[in-house]
Amino acid sequence: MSAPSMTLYHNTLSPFVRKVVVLLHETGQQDRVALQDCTLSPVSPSAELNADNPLGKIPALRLADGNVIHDSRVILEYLDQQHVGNTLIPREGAARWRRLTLASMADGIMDASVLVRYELALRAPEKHWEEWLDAQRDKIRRALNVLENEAIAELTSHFDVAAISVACALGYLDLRFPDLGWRTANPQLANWFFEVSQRPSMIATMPKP
Ligand SMILES: N[C@@H](CCC(=O)N[C@@H](CS)C(=O)NCC(=O)O)C(=O)O
Repeated sequence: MSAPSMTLYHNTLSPFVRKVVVLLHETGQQDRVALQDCTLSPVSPSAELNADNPLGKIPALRLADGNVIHDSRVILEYLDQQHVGNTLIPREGAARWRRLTLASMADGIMDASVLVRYELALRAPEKHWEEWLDAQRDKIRRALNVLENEAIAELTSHFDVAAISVACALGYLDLRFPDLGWRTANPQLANWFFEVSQRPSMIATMPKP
């Protein structure tokens, strides 16, 4: 086994980072990337990360040539082009746009969830903006509803960029909002998530609070 040639700004609690590490496992590339732990929030940024990603967000991936790429979508696309097995992001055709749209929906669930988490964890309770929080939760509910009612067969068909992204979004909901009760309204999604959670790539990337 050769030394890792790339370095990933990493935190096990980030669903966006988790997508990247799941893809590394699914494509047999985990030994090519060293994980550099990075703890941050919008109000306690990392100077080192900011030098590599001016947006101050993880994941960011330093390549073998020293260049840094971000965000998670770009990193997934890059890594999916670095292995010889089946691609996890269709390269062309209608399937590409559909699978990326499902992945984008999952990313949107993560975006809304991370924003809610920041508001609740980083701002004083008397300053919480309830209307805005409700609007973010509505985005999550609507997206879950579409995944449950319109996309479950597509998710079940193969564990690619769309499925990885949705699985990581659901894992983040469980981590941060265990009382949300998303399974009640989305039983098919719940069954599917139970199944894919048994995959070695998902087990290896369980968030460790
Ligand atoms: N669109 C980005 C979102 C990444 C993101 O929001 N990461 C969070 C951690 S889960 C972060 O770095 N937050 C720090 C900040 O917003 O300053 C991606 O897909 O990589």
